[in-house]
Amino acid sequence: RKFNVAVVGATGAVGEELFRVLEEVNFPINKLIPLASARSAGSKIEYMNKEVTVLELTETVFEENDVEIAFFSAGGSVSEKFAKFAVEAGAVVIDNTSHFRMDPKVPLVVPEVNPEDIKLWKDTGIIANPNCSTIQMVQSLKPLDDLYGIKRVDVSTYQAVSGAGKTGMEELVKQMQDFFAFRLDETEIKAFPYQIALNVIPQIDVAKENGFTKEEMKMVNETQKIMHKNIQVAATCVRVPVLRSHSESITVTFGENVEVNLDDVREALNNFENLKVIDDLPNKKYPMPIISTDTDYTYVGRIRKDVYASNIVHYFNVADQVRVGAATNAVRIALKWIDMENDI
Ligand code: A2P
Ligand code: 11C
Repeated sequence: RKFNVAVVGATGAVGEELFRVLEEVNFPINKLIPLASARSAGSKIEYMNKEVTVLELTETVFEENDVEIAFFSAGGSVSEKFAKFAVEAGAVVIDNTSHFRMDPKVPLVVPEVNPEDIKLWKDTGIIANPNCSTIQMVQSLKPLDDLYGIKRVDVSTYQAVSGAGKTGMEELVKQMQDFFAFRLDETEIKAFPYQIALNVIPQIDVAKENGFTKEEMKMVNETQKIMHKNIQVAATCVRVPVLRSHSESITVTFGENVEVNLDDVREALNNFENLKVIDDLPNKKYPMPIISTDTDYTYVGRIRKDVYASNIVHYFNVADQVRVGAATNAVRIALKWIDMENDI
């Protein structure tokens, strides 16, 4: 069976990547309905070598087009306002924004980690896609939790400008051009709190009262919801001048009596779906954004035991934020939803 599929935010960084991923997996599409604001209605996107016209997102567009699966990636306020119209039209909404994630009735899913939660979609019609930095981290936490049981995670991120969408990517490129034209001091600063070219910024999203940022607290709350476990998480989220792919330096603490065996850790990570271990420091082999970009894998490396405590392991984790952290995870959710609900 084939489905009528809408993509809200069709002209954005994640929307464009969604079309690529849908094409690559040969998603069972009957009709594709790209949606964006009135600004881009009438423009064309290319899908399977055919041009498809972008329509304006309206309250009635889902019903008019008999939409059955609706991907949303046009920001939280757009999901807040329009997801209900897709649900009322009978569609399952797969939402990339943070808007519904912590709603107890809405499943928050990384298909390799908690696929069974997809079944809860019927309560609201919505399945939430986690934050990109959470997705790639929990993909590596799950096999380690199964192996030894995780108590605590300390993570620092190195997040690419793609997390801020097309405007973020364009701003880094423009600032680099301004640097080479000797006019970086008068460059435009819009997507981030400061100049991002040749800089790192230890703030992503707004400040919360507890001294962490909203992005950091997403990593805490979403990890606990996805893993169904009160793992302690402390995150420091940092924007770096990388175009695509977020990196994370992760420290995992297991129960006090655990004696970490690195061979077992590597094997557990390597055997986990969609994870790849690149871990050969003497030969300069480890994950980096230039390796993960444009791929659907989450890469881990630099795996090492703590110098002092036998129940602590450290590693580095890298994945393409636009794909693994957004578009690919959404498509994987949709494919699992089809398997579970439609038995084809
Ligand atoms: P548009 O191009 O018409 O503004 P990104 O995350 O790369 O910045 O992309 C954001 C996406 O969300 C774009 O496709 C954008 O469409 C879409 N979008 C933003 N605001 C709205 C809105 N109010 N209604 C519909 N689509 C929106
Ligand atoms: C970033 N993680 O890198 C953010 C973007 O909750 O979906 C994604 C925000 C979200 O800027």
